[in-house]
Amino acid sequence: MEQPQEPRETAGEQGKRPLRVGMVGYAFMGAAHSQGWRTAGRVFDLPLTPVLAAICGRDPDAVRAAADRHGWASAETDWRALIARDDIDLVDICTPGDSHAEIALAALAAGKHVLCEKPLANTVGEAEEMARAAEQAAARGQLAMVGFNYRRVPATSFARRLVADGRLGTLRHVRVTYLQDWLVDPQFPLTWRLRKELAGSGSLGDLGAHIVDLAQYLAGERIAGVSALMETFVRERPLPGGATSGLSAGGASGAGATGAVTVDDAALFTGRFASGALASFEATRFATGRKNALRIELNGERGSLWFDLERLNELWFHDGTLPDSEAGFRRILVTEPDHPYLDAWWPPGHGLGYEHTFVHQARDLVHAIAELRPPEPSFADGLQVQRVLAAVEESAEKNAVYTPVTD
Ligand code: SOE
Repeated sequence: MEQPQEPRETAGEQGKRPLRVGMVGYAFMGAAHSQGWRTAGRVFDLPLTPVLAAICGRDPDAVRAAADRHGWASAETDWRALIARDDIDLVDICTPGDSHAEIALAALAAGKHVLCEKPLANTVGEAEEMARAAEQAAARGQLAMVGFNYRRVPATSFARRLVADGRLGTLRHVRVTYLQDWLVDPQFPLTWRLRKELAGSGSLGDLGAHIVDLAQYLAGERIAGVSALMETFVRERPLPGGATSGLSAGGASGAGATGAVTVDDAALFTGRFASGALASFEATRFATGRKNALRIELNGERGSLWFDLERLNELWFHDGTLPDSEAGFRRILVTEPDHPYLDAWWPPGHGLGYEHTFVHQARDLVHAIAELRPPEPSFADGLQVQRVLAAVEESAEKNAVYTPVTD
């Protein structure tokens, strides 16, 4: 492949040691992560300067176009060549789940830091191997993070602070749904997210992973066991015609050929936290009219919190310690400088968006690397989520029999 050009320095970043990023993948998550790496050093005062050194993808023309579009200094078509480069410090994995383990293990073995998109892997076995490798790499000063970006919405990060400060008291319930509708049309083609050998699972691994991680993060504790139902509503779909990414399709092949959907379209499960608190989860791509509707509510003895990703600058808080005449859910507009991340952005009232969670993700990983501190969520956190997902699948196979989450 072409010789890498000198990575492009961006204004105000001269002088700090660079953190040279090599990203594998350039579709939806590739674009979102590019935005994160491009912006983090311009908004936050970082100890290292992220540099978009190389982007990798199999299609030479497409990856070259992605490099130009997203500001990467060079393009590669073989991730092994990217990992072998000594001008790459961190490998960012934005590929379908079937390649997460192979790329992450090779990158850690090659002395790189790693950011891996969620879910960590397609199986518990792969996730266990990745978590072990990350633990060994940490002893060498290499750090690894899994990309559960919804922890990095200022409102969810602030919610975590309120729960940790005891403002809800003893937790009794977590109720969380993640609703999309991009598969409602049975003519939507068989993209990679609908094939188990590539995606590992369907709504469960894609959406369910997010809400399991977010529920555990906000609750500050792990799920001990689950009871689950899963369903595949549309079992045959047209084969794709053109290039597709996760949610977008290049249209059906038109030749009438179809293929089997081998993953779940929807997963509904209940969970019991280690403390005894109860949780309910729903992950589906068939919630007609819901586009990216992640909603979570926590109920404790002293209060409740409610968050809606479609109104992500708001957090609703019910302070149960107030007299009933004054109580009730009130809206906190999470745009104050002492709210998480917000001192670097705009004046109060000027909200952020989905893309900023990836800027915060890059910021936090850069700080962890500079301070040699294990980033959160770690690969061990990603493994634990994988174990919950595996228990969900096992329970669903037994028609919702309660299934413990095993270490
Ligand atoms: C598709 O469901 C998807 O792109 C997820 O894969 C992302 O993690 C989520 O942030 C948006 O929806």
